[in-house]
Amino acid sequence: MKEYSYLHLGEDVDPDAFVICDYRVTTEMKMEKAAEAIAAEQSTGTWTGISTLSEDIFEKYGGRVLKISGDSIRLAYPVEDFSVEVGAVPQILSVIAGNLFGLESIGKVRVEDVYFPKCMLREFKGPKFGIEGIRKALDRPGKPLVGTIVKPKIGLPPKAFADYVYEAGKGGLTNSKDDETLVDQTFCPIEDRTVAVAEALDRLESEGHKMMHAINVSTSGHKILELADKVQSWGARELMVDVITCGFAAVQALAEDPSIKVPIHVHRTMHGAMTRDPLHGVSMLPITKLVRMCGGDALHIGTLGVGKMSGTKGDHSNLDACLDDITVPYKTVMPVCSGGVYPGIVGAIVKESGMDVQIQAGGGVAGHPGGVRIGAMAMSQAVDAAYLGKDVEEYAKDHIELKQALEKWGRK
Ligand code: CAP
Ligand code: MG
Repeated sequence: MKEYSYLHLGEDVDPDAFVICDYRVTTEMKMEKAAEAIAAEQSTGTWTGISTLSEDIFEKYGGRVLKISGDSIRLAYPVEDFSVEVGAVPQILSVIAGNLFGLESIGKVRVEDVYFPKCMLREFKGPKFGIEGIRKALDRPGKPLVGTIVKPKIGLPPKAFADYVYEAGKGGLTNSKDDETLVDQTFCPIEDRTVAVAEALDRLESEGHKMMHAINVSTSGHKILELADKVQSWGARELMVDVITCGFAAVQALAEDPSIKVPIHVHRTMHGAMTRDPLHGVSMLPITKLVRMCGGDALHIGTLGVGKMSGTKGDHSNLDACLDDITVPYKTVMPVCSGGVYPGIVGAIVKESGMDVQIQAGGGVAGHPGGVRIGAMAMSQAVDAAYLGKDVEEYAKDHIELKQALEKWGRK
């Protein structure tokens, strides 16, 4: 039985002919052995030598271990291993992030990053709107967008829900959204909610304020396009989809559906099951790159190490992957910073993110002692302070709503 070596250490490959993946591997094995086990399992091999693997097949389609440095491994998969037109992201993930996690012999593996060749990137359309399109729809050319998540995340009936959105808009917010667990429960049927919210947004617009609300259309694959179509016909100005629970294919289907004419806000609930363990799973960066390829217009990337959700301060890799207009042929993605956000933290986030960001707060608006409209005003004022480069406490001296928020939650 011919044994093949997947080691090509020190070699370069044509970046236009390979998908290159960086992995972090924690193992008792020799790293070369672990690297070969991953390369084999994810390309032409299995746990033992096989009589049916010819030299020709191995040379053409075998994975290549290019570099091993400490606990990092760089693998190159020939572009012919992928079936982009038909298999799309589901098949890409089965190669770069498939069985390898289950290889008992290896221990822990994390997919840290992935680089796609131009020929594959061209097969995806990317966002329809992106930052520019969203800003244009909101008539908000330069400032960070500022939003809320309607809280409680479940339980409000349509009228109260829409009143929350109206109050948030009167407080100056540019965006609001359904929470990730709200879709079409009996206490808030999606049609009634969408119609009521659309009326609230129309009323705000007639009063001179443009605002978007993302209706959550996360559902099963065979229903999501029909639901999105209906929600749009009921007046939704933005759709929301939970990419991990619905799948990248759902994001791509919504984004490439010619009848969908509104931006797609991509939530990432359940991502923590993959992204939080620094030694095992999938880092957020490949997820961010794939969401952009599939056409998400806005994507949660956490609060850059500043809020309640996990994240590393100073890690701008996801932000950069949303804004990168050099290496990928797509519109940019609006980075969404959310999770444990309140007015006193906005300045610290904007310092990390820059102005191309959508900062949103659920508890940080609904928890304001003055109620939703005042809470929204405090968030809007905090964003204004950050935009003007002013210290939030200084700015609060002339803005009572912000001052009250700082008294309740402090500042970062
Ligand atoms: C924020 C949120 C969002 C988080 C998700 C929540 O609410 O609605 O789902 O932003 O985290 O349910 O926690 P709060 P991430 O503002 O009240 O925290 O954005 O990291 O995916
Ligand atoms: Mg939520």
